[in-house]
Amino acid sequence: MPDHKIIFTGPVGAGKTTAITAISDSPALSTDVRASDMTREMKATTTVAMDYGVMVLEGGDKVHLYGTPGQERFDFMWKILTQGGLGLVLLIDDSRPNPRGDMEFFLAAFEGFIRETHLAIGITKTDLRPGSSSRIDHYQEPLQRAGLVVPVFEVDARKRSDILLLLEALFFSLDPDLEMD
Ligand SMILES: Nc1nc2c(ncn2[C@@H]2O[C@H](COP(=O)(O)OP(=O)(O)O)[C@@H](O)[C@H]2O)c(=O)[nH]1
Ligand SMILES: [Mg+2]
Repeated sequence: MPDHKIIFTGPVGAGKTTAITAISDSPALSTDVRASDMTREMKATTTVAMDYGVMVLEGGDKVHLYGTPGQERFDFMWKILTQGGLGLVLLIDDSRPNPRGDMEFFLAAFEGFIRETHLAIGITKTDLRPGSSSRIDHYQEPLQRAGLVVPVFEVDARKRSDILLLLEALFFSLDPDLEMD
């Protein structure tokens, strides 16, 4: 089987760099630099070009992991990065002001790629919200209205097992026989 390529996307701070680092079997590369614009208030570094990591599956197959830059002014990169990709992992930061709006923005931005491939959505930072009620329905509702059947999980991008679960959901829809360790 040839190498696989998976794309991670989502707004700045959603956990793309963290997730790729958590599951990469070789040291993940990231082009994070000190933010020089409005994202400086949000975090000290931001990804201007992309993240890259690689996972090796049991049979030796490789899964190349690419993270898109989160800022809109780099959206020309998104098209380049998705070429040849098997699927998209969309990370949404639940602690942002309008995370459902963020989700809709990225669904629209990657509409063509999603239509041709597969999608899994991870909702991050739900631990920062007071109370313990599940946020899944809040995100599933607009998806269902749009007629999209998409796996949605609450994940912590820092937890390898959470990100593996998300990838498994994505891969399962691609190839139900695939095994990940
Ligand atoms: N509390 C909390 N922090 C998280 C979670 N996921 C990611 N983070 C943190 O959020 C920050 C931004 O993550 P980063 O990977 O740089 O986001 P990116 O801009 O999408 O690449 C980092 O400090 C992560 O450790 C989560 O589920 N809960
Ligand atoms: Mg990043």
